[in-house]
Amino acid sequence: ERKSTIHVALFPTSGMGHLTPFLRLATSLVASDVRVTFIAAHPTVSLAESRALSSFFASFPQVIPMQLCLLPIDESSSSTDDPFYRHYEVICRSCRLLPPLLSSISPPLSALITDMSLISAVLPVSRAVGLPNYVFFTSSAKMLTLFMSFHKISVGKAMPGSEDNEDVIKIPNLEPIPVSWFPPPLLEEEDNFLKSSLIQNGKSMSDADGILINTFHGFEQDTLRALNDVNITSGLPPAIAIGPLPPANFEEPHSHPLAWLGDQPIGSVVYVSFGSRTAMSRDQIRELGDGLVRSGVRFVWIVKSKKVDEEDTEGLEDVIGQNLMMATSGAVNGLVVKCWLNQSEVLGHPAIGGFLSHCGWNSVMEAVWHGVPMLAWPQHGDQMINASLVKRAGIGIWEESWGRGEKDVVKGEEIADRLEEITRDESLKARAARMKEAARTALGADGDSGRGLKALLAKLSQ
Ligand code: BUP
Repeated sequence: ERKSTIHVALFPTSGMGHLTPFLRLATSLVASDVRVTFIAAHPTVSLAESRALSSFFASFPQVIPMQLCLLPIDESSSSTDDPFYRHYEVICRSCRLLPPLLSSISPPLSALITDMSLISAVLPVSRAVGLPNYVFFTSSAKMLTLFMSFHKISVGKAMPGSEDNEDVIKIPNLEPIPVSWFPPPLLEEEDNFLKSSLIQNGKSMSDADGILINTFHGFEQDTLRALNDVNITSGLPPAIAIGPLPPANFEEPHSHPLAWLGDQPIGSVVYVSFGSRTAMSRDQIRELGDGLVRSGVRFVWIVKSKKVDEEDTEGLEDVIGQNLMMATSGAVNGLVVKCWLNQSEVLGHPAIGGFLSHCGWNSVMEAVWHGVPMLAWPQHGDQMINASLVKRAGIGIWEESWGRGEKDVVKGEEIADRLEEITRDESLKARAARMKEAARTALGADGDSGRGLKALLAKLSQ
């Protein structure tokens, strides 16, 4: 059989929430005999990213590593103090260094697959060197509908042709989206770097050759249909569902919590994590700890008090407090850790029966992949929209008032009640198990996502 001559370069932005699905996509492409060049911004913002890259390149020597060396980070002129966003700003500025890198790649590329947050910076470059440019959208299809429509609407007014409503944005032919679910930077009146990047990237999407999404028809059927219905979205590139991208072998096992999990009854433990870049307030961490202990539910809790892992140097006791440390140190009911662990591996452990999550999209897809019901507690960004999908699919519960206005710090009693609910509710478990089957079917050769990837490869080989 003839070897594929397709050669694609993948280019993610900063943060594990983007790097992880890009590495999984690279793994799927390699498995389909595609030659892959992986462009990584250097340096990375977190240790987790540089470790993941090293272990990926060690496992896949056939993948060509390429570094985009970033321009100096000028903290004084940066418009944000969030390290991930500061890094993102610099990656955008450094995209002008891409043309010589892209031209040096051999054999020549068939296409570039660019992160959804970098498309407006990269598209002029790929056009200049004559390369097809696909976007990889690392969030939900529903988020994509907002992303691509936002530049046509102004908050408070609906899009032309739809009814006015202050609290809901109506995107013609698609489900309305409450304004309160929008990523917060979009709601700021003043212009800011993030808002203008979201708007610019949303606009540029229409000029891409196609949009790959880490989702599947069984989870977002209506939205995916609408996105590909030419009558609704004329002029937009095809939106191709290729997910949920399965966890890959190079993602190293971390045995510490797994040993403890091995001693727990099947389906009895709730895994608690708010992702790689959300730091909770000290007060909220303590209430959450109180809720976990009160609930009597077994748990593995990943505690994070700083956004970037390298800065997260405080001891566990300083973060969660002495009382909680005492309550959890016997490890009768729970395990509290302050380190990176292989989340997907933990979610796949038979002892896990629930996931208290911020609903980063990768976390949602990983929970679906392993059939774990969720207690959704979105914090910012696309997480509210993702939580709404978890709720709609019936695989989790979402208490929408959490983290809003006067109820900013959610009390331990309330958290305990909800934790008990997800561990008791048999219908949630049954639906999560069915969704897991649907996810695995989607990825099979005859599944929607399997066919989506095949169709993409057929197009690239032309
Ligand atoms: Br924390 C943590 N181990 O300890 P999301 C995260 N992860 O494997 P985020 C670990 O990082 P964005 C840990 O499995 C997922 O693949 C986790 O991505 C993994 O959320 C990824 O869930 C985190 O999308 O990113 O980090 O908030 O803001 O881009 O959604």
